[in-house]
Amino acid sequence: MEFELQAQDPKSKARAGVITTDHGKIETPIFMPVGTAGTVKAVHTRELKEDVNAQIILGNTYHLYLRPKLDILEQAGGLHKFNGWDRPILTDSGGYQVFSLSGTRKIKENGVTFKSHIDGSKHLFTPEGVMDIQRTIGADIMMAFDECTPYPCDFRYAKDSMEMTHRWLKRCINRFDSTDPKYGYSQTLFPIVQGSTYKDLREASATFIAEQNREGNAIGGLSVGEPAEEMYATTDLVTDILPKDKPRYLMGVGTPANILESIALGVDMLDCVMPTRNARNGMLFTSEGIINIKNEKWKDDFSAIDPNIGGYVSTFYSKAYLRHLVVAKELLANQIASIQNLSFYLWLVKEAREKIKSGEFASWKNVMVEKVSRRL
Ligand code: PRF
Repeated sequence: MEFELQAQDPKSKARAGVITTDHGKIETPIFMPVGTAGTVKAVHTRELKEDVNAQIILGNTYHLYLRPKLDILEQAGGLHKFNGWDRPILTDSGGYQVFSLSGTRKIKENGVTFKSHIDGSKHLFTPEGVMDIQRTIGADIMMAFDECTPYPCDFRYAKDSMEMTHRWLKRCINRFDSTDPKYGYSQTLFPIVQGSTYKDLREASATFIAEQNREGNAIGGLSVGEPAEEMYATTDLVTDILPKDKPRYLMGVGTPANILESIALGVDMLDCVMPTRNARNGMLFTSEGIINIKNEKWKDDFSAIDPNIGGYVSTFYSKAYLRHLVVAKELLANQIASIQNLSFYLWLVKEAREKIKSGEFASWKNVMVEKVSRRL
């Protein structure tokens, strides 16, 4: 993997760059749609490429390991072959999903034992095991095994957890560096900064992560319930320490406003379930603001869903039609709403990238944050 920094905004820490992988290029800043179980929910691979313009998608170690399981992924020749997505894939390590999804779980130095949310069966994730699983899935970008601390979290717990995450990282790196990719293209490993909202812990973690000298770095443990101001302050502090010549990935963030503010703080990659999950609940993100499409007020609004952002779904279907589909619980509603929301997120980061390149990002961002946050 390579990263080329192309432009820096004069009035903020925002950057534009290009990541090159064996599955193609990713123009940053980028939003990565979440495809937990090997599918971005309700969106075809072809639509993801041609309508949404997604450049990279996420998969989850936890989910794919439990279902369809590794033997099937290996027989398929990896996740790219299995789901037909031939652009880059990033997999999360399971370090987060084990904590948020599985029932009983026990964290020990060796790893985490947990019960499957599907059938209650018992499993063990270790740093080494999670590297092997991501080799088998065949992600272009693999994530280190970490513990994402909850919020709030007392200092002692946050410190012990961060130190364990660092020891786990060393084990991930040893395993990663002593094994080969399975499918003939290269893979890379991103470490994850933790440390809750404690300034000294975040400084220590970011310094440790930077010292590992990997090809990219991630910031975890944020957007877990802390006030937005704390999330931004922590991100700001961490991006001051992480190397400038490598991409930075802020995990699990966020609203359109969060995305723009994080980009302003020097973040290059983001992912979140929000655009797809909220789509399935009738919440639409558009270039004019947020729409609750179930609301009566849209029942006779025959204007296009979002004429400004281009793309087939956003310009072809009307708000009134989509509202009808949602109210009637038609399956097509989920598809149209998911594509709209993802198209909007990808449009937003593309605009951000253009503004960074033309040196106008900071002032544009302030106007856009207002616009994309308002409820119509
Ligand atoms: N760690 C991992 N995945 C994550 C997170 C984390 O801290 C977060 C936090 N927002 C989302 N996804 N491995």
